[in-house]
Amino acid sequence: MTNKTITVPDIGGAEGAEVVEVLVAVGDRVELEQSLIVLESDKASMEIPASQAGEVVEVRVAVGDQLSEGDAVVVVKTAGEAEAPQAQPTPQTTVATPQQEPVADTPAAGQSAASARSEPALTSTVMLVSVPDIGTDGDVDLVEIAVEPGQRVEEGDSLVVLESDKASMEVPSPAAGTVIKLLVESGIAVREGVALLELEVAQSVSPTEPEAKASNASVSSTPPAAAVPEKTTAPAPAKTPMEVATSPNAIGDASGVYAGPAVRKLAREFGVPLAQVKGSGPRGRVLKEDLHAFVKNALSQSSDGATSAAGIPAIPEVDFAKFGAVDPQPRSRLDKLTADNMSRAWLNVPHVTQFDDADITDLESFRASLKAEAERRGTKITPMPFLLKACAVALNANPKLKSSLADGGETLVYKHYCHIGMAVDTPNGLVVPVIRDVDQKSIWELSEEVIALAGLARDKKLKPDQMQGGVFSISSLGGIGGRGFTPIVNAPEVAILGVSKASTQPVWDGGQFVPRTMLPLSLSYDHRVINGGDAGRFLTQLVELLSDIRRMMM
Ligand code: CAO
Repeated sequence: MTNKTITVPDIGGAEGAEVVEVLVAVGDRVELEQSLIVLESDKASMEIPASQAGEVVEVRVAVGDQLSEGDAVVVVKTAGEAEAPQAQPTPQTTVATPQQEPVADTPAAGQSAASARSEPALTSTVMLVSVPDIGTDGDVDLVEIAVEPGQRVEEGDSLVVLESDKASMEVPSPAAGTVIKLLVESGIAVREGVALLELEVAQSVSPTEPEAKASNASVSSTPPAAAVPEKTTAPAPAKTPMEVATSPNAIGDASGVYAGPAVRKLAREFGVPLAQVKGSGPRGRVLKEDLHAFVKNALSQSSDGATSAAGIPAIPEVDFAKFGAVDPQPRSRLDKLTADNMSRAWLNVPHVTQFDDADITDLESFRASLKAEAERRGTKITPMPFLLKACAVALNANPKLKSSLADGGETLVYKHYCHIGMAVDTPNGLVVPVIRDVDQKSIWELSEEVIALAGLARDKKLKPDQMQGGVFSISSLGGIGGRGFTPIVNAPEVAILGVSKASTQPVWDGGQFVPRTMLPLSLSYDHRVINGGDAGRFLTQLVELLSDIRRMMM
């Protein structure tokens, strides 16, 4: 048994390449050629393979270290195990100079070859851009095409991304120009010399120059896209969701995603669209852990029912920064919770929404008459307590509207209590405090409770039991505005009332139009439980109660 130190091999002269991932730990068994770390130079990312099989006894590097050829990576304990035939395997890493052949040149019509040679003129040259020397004689996968016909590219812009089992590499444009024609498609295997695309290059040259220029066209002097995500995304055409969905790449278009070959391979195996995975590595690089977390999250979502409508294609992530300045803000826990609840309800509950208007002219006159008394009591009275009371009366008369499904739909639970939730818009997000026993409380009591609970909600002081036990919800946007909306049922409740802004409308009284204060109402319900007749009876009664509040006492 001997200990052997594995060092950084020749990495194409790159000095100070950064360690962006360490793929092994002490105690791991590594095989010959197994990737140990991922290095990133300003030209490419590369995986450093083991030149010796054995057990890792020491890891000499950490993420962020800068390494050059000869620097120690790990120490392995060997038991006379095979070494690589070469002292140091060479990582397939850096992007080599692309080969291009001018396939046509177009001196001005009527120009003689001699004069074309002697006098510089503005010519349009079509270059054939081919797979450059990629350090291997074998095939590599063409995993991404970063351009499309008609697209203008600058010298060094990424044209395609190739991927071997050791490295991903971008083929930069040898010159500025316009892509005329793609000669390959994503997903095929290519090798050195395979023509990738035709590039039209306009330049002031003599006809002999293009060849010279072509052969001198150097590799990108800017970092490849894999090293600088901003650079990648900028020239790439904006992808519409449809384009992503129909991409020949079965798991979506991963162009612009900053990830190493091992992670890309794993993503393909999992069928994960890499563009949807948030990278936690340096400069947003997607790590294996990110991929695992993504898959774990997707699995837990489908098992808790949040995505019970499995198979719904995810909405692709968009790099909004491509279109202008952006300000990404982390969402509050409450916002994310609300989003989950909304998605769950939307996906599980077949919604129907029914609309009506209540004539609240008399209610508003009565409410106005209470203003002085409200001030004396140190409170104020809004339409909400009347809405709560009217709903309680209508719910008790139509108990199905306050029931809930149980036992996977086998049972309908009727409730003998009448606790109603009230959606409250707070700076922190949407919360729904529940007012208990609404049917047993006076308008004044309800008014005080609305104000108290809304205050607690805005101050983030609601206790969990103040948000539980509701049988029905009211979402009032009346103080804000709008003619109507379709609220989402707050499952396991089976119905919710949306209240929009009251306004004065001309109403026909049988002999003439009269101005009346009309309140738009929308009732959304779970059509598995509530049918149109149930909802119609409930809403009609609610409208009658609000139009003549004396009926609430009957
Ligand atoms: N039409 C016209 N005016 C209305 C109205 C309506 N439907 N409802 C309320 N108003 C008036 C009130 O009378 C009050 O006016 P005055 O100050 O002149 O009396 C003003 O609008 C503000 O009322 P309010 O909204 O503060 O009070 P409220 O009791 O009606 O509502 C509450 C309480 C907690 C629901 C409310 O503060 C709130 O948070 N609203 C937003 C709810 C929300 O975001 N819902 C969306 C849920 S997403 O599905």
